[in-house]
Amino acid sequence: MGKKVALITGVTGQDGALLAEMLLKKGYEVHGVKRRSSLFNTNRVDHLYQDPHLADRSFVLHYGDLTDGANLVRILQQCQPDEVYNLAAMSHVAVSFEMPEYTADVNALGALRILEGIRSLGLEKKTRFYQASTSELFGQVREIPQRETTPFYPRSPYAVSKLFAYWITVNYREAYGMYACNGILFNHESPVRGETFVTRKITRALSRIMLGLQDCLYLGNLSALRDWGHARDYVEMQWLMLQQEQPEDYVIATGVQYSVRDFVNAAAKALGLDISWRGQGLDEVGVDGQGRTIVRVDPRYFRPTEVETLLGDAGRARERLGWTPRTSFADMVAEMVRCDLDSAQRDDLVKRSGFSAYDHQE
Ligand code: NDP
Ligand code: GDR
Repeated sequence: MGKKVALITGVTGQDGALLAEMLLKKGYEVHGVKRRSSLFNTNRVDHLYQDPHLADRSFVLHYGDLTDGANLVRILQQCQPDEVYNLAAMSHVAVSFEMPEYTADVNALGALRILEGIRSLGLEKKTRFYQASTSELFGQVREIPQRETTPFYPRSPYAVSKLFAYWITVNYREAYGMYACNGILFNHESPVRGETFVTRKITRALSRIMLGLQDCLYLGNLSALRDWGHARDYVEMQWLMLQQEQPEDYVIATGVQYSVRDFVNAAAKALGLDISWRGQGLDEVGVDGQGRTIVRVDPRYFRPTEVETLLGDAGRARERLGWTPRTSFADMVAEMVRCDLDSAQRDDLVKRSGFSAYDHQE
């Protein structure tokens, strides 16, 4: 039997890169969809790159975009995948309030374009489809903890767009007998998490503050509660979901909840920084051992409608797939901090050597 073929949309993102790495180790031929950009946007997968002149490549990138249906059909036709992982998305909840129409086009219609592409090419019995669904579907939570049967109440254009993608996946499964499923994943992080999501923003900023490259970290809602896991553990589940006899939707979560403030404390602890909290509301600040204010609240990071609390119950994944998360919260934070401290040290060296005036704050 030849190699299994997987197509990953969003291969240049956090999950796409980790999943591609994992599938290549399992012996897959991996095809990825990347967007054309004026700058290189492939740094998360550069270590997987193979010279296009090689006869027998196992990692191939295709230019494409989820807003371009004809392009997606052509890619599907070219690579005839056994498995499609639809991870591409405008994935930032706050940004979705600024770009609601684009978010819907990419996240909602993008999923439909792929499903319809699979069907129109007659691949619906061959190709298995994974949809990157999200705990944001639960939004204003109706049940604690949230599981597969918890009613949805999306609270952002992002979440509403993902609601369409969730249901169109279920519909193609029921209407055409496709092997299509939703992974309802709670927040998952890693050293390659996008820099504007709150965890990476915190580990990156505190590392830079420690080295004097930045003065202060500005955050929004410090009390938001999330169920944070490690992305490496979660991409394994994405693959497992496509290896079953019957397609099913699964919640993937750790079952443990922390606030954004807790995350700051954990990152500070991993760096050996002392942090104490003073004041309340907009005036709340985080102060270091030398009395310097290193964390402040900035209302520009508040969202028009917020998801205050999320906590998942991954019981179905545990019972049917034998899945449990491997990485603890403390180990995940420590790993992220180590990587960000390392890159801050390199920036510091460059700055002190006078090569660059690189000094921007996120
Ligand atoms: P990232 O933001 O890191 O990656 C998103 C990917 O989608 C990038 O490769 C990006 O390309 C690509 N992309 C964006 N717009 C388009 C488009 N129009 N056409 C083609 N590709 C596009 O997300 P994550 O890896 O964190 O998440 C993966 C998926 O899982 C997303 O769908 C996200 O919504 C969902 N999800 C994520 C969770 C998490 O905690 N990480 C939890 C639950 C769901 P480029 O690199 O060029 O920007
Ligand atoms: P989220 O992740 O919205 O849960 O979506 P994010 O890290 O952006 O926010 C988590 C919580 O932290 C609060 N917060 C801040 N968030 C950001 N980005 N920046 C800040 O400065 C800040 N201060 C406080 C937020 O208000 C929120 O409550 C992520 C994405 O990966 C989605 O694609 C995915 O579907 C969900 O996780 C599950």
